[in-house]
Amino acid sequence: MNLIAELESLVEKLKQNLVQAVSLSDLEELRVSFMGRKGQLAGLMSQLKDLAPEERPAFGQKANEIKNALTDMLDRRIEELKAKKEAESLAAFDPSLPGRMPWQGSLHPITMVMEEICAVLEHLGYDVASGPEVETDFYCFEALNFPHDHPARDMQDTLYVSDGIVMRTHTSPMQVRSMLGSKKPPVAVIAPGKVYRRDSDLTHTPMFHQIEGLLVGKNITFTDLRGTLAYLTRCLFGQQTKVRFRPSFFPFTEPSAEVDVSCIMCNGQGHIKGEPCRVCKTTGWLEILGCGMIDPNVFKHVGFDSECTGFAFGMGVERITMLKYGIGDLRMFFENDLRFLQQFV
Ligand code: 2U9
Repeated sequence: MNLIAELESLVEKLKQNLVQAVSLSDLEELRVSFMGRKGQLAGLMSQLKDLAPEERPAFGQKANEIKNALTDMLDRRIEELKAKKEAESLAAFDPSLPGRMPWQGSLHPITMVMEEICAVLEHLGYDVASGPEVETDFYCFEALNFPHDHPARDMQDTLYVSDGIVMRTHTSPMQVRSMLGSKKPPVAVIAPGKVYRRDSDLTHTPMFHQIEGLLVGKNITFTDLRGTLAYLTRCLFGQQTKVRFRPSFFPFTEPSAEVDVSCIMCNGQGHIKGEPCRVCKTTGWLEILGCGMIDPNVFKHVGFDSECTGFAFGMGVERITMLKYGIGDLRMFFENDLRFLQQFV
C-alpha cells in the first residue's frame, strides 16, 4: 500500500475505533494513538523523507487533510459523549425531591428559663447585674458573712484558682459589687449567671446556673419578700401555684427560709388518679428556692448604714427548668444532643 493510501486508511480505522469508545478517557487514548507525537499519523509523516521530492507536496497536503479529518472526528465524538453524560445525570436528578432544610438554631432551655425569670423581675423594677466568674474571697465569702471556718470555703466544696481567688460558688458577689458601686440604697438587682462547685454526680454538675435577687431600702420587710416570691413563682408555674416558707439558715440572711411551691405535677395533691406522685414523692410540695432578710453584717461590709433593711433570694436555674419541662435527668442540659435541644425550638 502506498503512503497516501495508508494515510487515507487512518480515517477508516479511527471510525471503527470510535464506535467502541464509550468514555472520554477512551477518546483520549485514541487521540494519542492516532495523533500523538509517536502516534500512527506521526509514523507515516516520518516516512516523508523517503519519498521522491516531487511526491512530497501531494503527500504533505494529504497528511494535513487527514489530520484535520481525524481531529474533527474525535472532537465530534467528544461532544457526543459529553451530551450523553449530561443527559444521563439530568435523568438521574429528581427535581421534585424536597430540598434539605437548613438547621435552625434556638436558645438553650436554660437560657430560655433564665430570660423568663429575668423578664418577670425586670418588670418589677430590678436591674440585671453582671460580673466575673473568677472572684476574690472577699466578694464570694467575706462580704457575705461566711465565717472563716465555714465548710463552703473548703477546698472540698470550692474550686480555688489560687490562694484567695475562687470560681464563684454563687452569683451573690455581683450583688455585693452592685451595693459597693451604688454607695447607698435603694438597690434592686438580679444576678443571673454560671456558678461553680466541686461537685459532680447524677444530680450535681461542677457548673450550673443561678439567679439571685436583692432588694435593699428602708422598711423592706419579710412580707415584701413573700409577695415578690409569690408573684415570681405564679408567673413561672401558673396562677394556681401555692407557696410555703420553711425556716432555714444561710450565713448572709437572717431570718432565712426555703421556699416550696405546690407540686406542678399533681397540683399539690401528692397523688395523681390514686397513684403516688413521683415528682414530689407524695408530699405535694417542691423546693425551688432559698431566701431571707439580709444579715446586718453584710451591710457593714459594703458600708451601708444600719437603718437599711432588705431581702435576697436565690435559685438554681437547672432545677427550675427540670420542673417546668418535666426533665428527669440533669445531664441532658450539658450533652448538647440535638434530639433533646430541638424540642425547645
Ligand atoms: C447578698 C446577700 C444575700 C442570696 C440567697 C439563697 C438564699 C439560696 C440557693 C438556691 C439553690 C443556692 O442554687 S442554689 O443551691 N440560694 O438559697 N440565695 S438567699 O442571698 C444574698 C445574695 C446577695 C449581697
